[in-house]
Amino acid sequence: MSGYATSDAGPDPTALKLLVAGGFGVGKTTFVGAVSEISPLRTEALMTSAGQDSDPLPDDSTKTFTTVALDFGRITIPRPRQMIVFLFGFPGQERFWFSWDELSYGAVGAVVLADTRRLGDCFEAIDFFERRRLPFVVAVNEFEPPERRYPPEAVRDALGLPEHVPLISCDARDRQSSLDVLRTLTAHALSRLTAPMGVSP
Ligand SMILES: Nc1nc2c(ncn2[C@@H]2O[C@H](COP(=O)(O)OP(=O)(O)OP(=O)(O)O)[C@@H](O)[C@H]2O)c(=O)[nH]1
Ligand SMILES: [Mg+2]
Repeated sequence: MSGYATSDAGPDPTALKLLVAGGFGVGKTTFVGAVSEISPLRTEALMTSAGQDSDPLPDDSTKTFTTVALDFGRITIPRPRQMIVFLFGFPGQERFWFSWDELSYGAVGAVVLADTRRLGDCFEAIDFFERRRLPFVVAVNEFEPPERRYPPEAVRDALGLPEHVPLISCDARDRQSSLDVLRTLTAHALSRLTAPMGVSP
């Protein structure tokens, strides 16, 4: 993607497409909304009973809307060379997983958000990116109070995550925290540029 004129008529900025994936209700829409410099495009619909059996939520959840297509946001990184990041958030409910392939087209990396109360919910996303050899990082979205959080090694073990995959924690509601996740992902994806990447639709 190119062709975005800069204000000083300098060279076109580099454009990167990044993905935000993970289980149902883990905070993907919240994450994209926290970092985006434009009003994020959201495709939220009122939750119905259709996903109740396959996608249960924690008992204390107050969530009433779910993403049915995608979230879309944008961030401009001014220095050292202007870069525009397009962020695509996946829908989390199982009945929408069929769309992940199409949404991934042209992406250079992905964030897999995890919730330690339902760690198994992010396996599908991890498998998805491993199979396609797309660089990803796992970010634990800290819903739990500090005294109930797990050490990173325990989370890495439970997920069977290889050492080369960065594992970090974040608060998806917080812009700085979510930007740190994207910085880690960008560095990781660029460091793996020599490896085969990309996803076909
Ligand atoms: N306590 C806490 N709540 C959060 C955090 N991130 C998101 N939430 C809340 O968790 C709920 C789910 O967030 P969403 O962003 O809709 O989750 P999602 O992953 O986009 O959900 P689907 O698209 O339906 O799969 C919302 O009510 C958020 O306000 C967090 O870091 N801490
Ligand atoms: Mg969502």
